[in-house]
Amino acid sequence: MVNTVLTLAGIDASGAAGATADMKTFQKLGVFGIQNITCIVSFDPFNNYKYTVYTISPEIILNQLKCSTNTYEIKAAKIGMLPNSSAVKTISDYLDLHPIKKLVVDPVLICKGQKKGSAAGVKALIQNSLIPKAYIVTPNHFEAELLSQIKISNMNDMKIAAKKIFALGAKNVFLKGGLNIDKGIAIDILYDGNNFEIFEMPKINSKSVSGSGCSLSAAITAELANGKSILEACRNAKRFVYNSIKNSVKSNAPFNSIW
Ligand code: PXL
Repeated sequence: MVNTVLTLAGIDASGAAGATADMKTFQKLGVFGIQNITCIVSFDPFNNYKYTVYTISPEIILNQLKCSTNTYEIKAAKIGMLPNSSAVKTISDYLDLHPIKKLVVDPVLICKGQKKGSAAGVKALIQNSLIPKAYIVTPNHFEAELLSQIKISNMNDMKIAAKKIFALGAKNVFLKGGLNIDKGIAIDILYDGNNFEIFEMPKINSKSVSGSGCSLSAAITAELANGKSILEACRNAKRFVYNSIKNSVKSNAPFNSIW
C-alpha cells in the first residue's frame, strides 16, 4: 500500500517552489502527497519579479490540518514556508496535541530573489516551537547563519553551525551549504548528534534554480515515509535534487524552475 505524506507549505504562482514542488516530488518518489496550504506566493513579471506573500488565515490552516491528519495515517510530513507567527503557532499547537514523528522542518526564511533578512520575522518562533519537534531540520546557508548566529565560510563553520542547530532540539540537521562554501561544488552536511556525513555534487552550470530546497526536504520526507534511514533518505534526496536541477525548466524569471 502506498504511504501517505503531508506538506504544510505555500503555493508558488511561478510553479517552481513550495507545495508546488513538494507535490511533484512526492508523485515522482511514489508516495501519496497531500498539500495543506499556508500562503500563496506570487511574483510580478512587470516589476523585476518582486514577490508578494498572500497569507492564509490560521482558521483555514487549522481546518486543512484537521482534514488531512484525520483522513489518513500520515507517515511523514514536512513544514515549508509559513507566512507569519500565527501560522507557526497554529501548526505548532496542533502538533503538540497530535505529534508527527517523522517531521521534516524546512525553516524557510528566504525566497529566491528576496532581500536577505526580510522574512526573518518568524525565525524565533520557528526556532523555539518547530525545530524541537523536528526529526530533521534542513536550513540553507543563510538560514543556518541566522539559526546558529555564526558566519559560515568553510566546512569547519558548517560543522559548528550544525551542532548549534542540533542543540535547538532537532534530532538531525541537514545543512545546505550549496555553492556558498566552494563555488564549484555544492556541499551539504548531515549531523545526527554523533557523526557528520558530507555530501558533494559538482556545480551544474545554469541560472539559479528555484524550488531546490523545497524539493530536497520533500524528497527526504518521501524517503522517510517509505522506511529509509535518515542517511539513505538524505543521500537519495540529494541525488534526486541534482537530477531535477539538471532537468530544470527555463523561465523568464531571474531563476529557472526545478523539475
Ligand atoms: O524556496 C523558498 C520558497 C518556499 N515556499 C514558497 C516559495 C518559495 C520561494 O519562492 O514561493 C511558496
